Amino acid sequence: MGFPQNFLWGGATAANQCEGAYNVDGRGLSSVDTIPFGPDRMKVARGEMKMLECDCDHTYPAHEAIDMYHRYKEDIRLFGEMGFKCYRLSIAWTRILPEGDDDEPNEAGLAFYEDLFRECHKYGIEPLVTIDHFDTPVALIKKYGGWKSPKMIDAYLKYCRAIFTRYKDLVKYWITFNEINMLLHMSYMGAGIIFEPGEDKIQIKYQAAHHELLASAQAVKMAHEIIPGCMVGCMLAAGQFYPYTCAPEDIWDGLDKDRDNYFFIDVQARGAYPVWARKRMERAGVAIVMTEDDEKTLREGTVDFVAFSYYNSRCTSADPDILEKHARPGNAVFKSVVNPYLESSEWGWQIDPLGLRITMNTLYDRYQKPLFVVENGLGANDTIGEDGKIHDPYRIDFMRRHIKAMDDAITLDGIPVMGYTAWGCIDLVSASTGEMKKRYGMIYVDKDNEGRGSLERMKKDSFYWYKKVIATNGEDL
Ligand code: BGP
Repeated sequence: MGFPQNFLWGGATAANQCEGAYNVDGRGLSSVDTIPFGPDRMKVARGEMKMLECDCDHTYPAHEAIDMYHRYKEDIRLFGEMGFKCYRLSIAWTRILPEGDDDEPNEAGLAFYEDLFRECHKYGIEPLVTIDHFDTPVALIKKYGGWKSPKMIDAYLKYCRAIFTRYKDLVKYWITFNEINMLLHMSYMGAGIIFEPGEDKIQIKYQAAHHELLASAQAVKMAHEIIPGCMVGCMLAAGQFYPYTCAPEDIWDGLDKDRDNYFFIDVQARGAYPVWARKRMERAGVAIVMTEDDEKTLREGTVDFVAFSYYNSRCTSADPDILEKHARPGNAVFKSVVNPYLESSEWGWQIDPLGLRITMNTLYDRYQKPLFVVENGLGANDTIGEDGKIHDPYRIDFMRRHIKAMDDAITLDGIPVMGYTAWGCIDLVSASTGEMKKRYGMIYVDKDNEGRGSLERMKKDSFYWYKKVIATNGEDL
């Protein structure tokens, strides 16, 4: 059996992590442009430190990134050479609507992506577009406080209308929000939210989540109306929580944390708030402003497929001593403990290919919708060898084992999967650290953490390996 004939093999990027040219051709400033490199990065990303202008003492990785804005033809040619059937990218909202809700879209921005999509089709590559990948217009953050406000919904829908109308003949696959559950963990990066002292963070996060869920549901409906036959998905930062021990308290803790994650997808895939979430909010004193119309909107805007990123599983315990003693090192977004059965990457991300199969089974059992693995990969510090080439057997090993696990989920468990787009198929800026040296690519980009380098592109060993995998539709791993 193996992979279906029309399986969408490819790679994935996000505008702010690769395009650069942040103030070119009328583009407005976006939240991610104001998240600096260095020790303040996480504080700003979480919304605990305000930074709405670019201050000259900081460097901002998104400003130049890998300058794909000017080099996309070369990059897409390389994707074509690898045999990509699909390229997942995001549109920068502020290239289309520089102020976030302008009445007239910016023609230069629209033309840029039109050209890029045409370039993809030249090589038989189907674009998969993330509408909002960590990308809130700064003008709307100033005006409304980001997704704290329901006014964001109309702005987002104005942006959706502009891109659906312009690209209706070029783009068939869409995702409404990247890793929507990140709103709870990196509120500024995910939703343009900055917390003022004394504000009730939980209340604000869930109200903002409600606004994004409404926006997503209406976008699904609008896309179906404007682009008949298109498919629109939600997107989750996935990874099953394992209990640290078989103590029932640990099992419950894992289930509870998993549910927190699935909250968004439960609504987007099933069209209503799950009862446990209502109860939990009630207990936490969260009261969401919601109308009967809202419930109808959510019901009518369910997604066609469930997309997700998978980097690792997570491990948790109800015992505070274990949580502290075995805490995962680094600035982990999800509070978790080190799983003693797994090895770790240089950045402390644990490697668990079987966890992908486990996560896929849980997602399919829960939603019964086709899945799409839209991010997976290994961040590693690649170096150029004495022969002038980049040998990355560790990346090949990581991908091989994960693709095998996905194959098992398809072949042995019967799960329908639309495709696999490897994260950061070309080296780009890391979202969590802002580094260049945390590389995921099969194409190397000559640039270091200090911003030095020619930006020249080079093929790594994994480039040739992935090309063979695609050519044999996953038979030859
Ligand atoms: C996901 C994001 C991506 C990407 C990836 C890898 O959370 O959707 O934007 O960056 O993680 O994370 P990092 O770049 O922090 O290694």
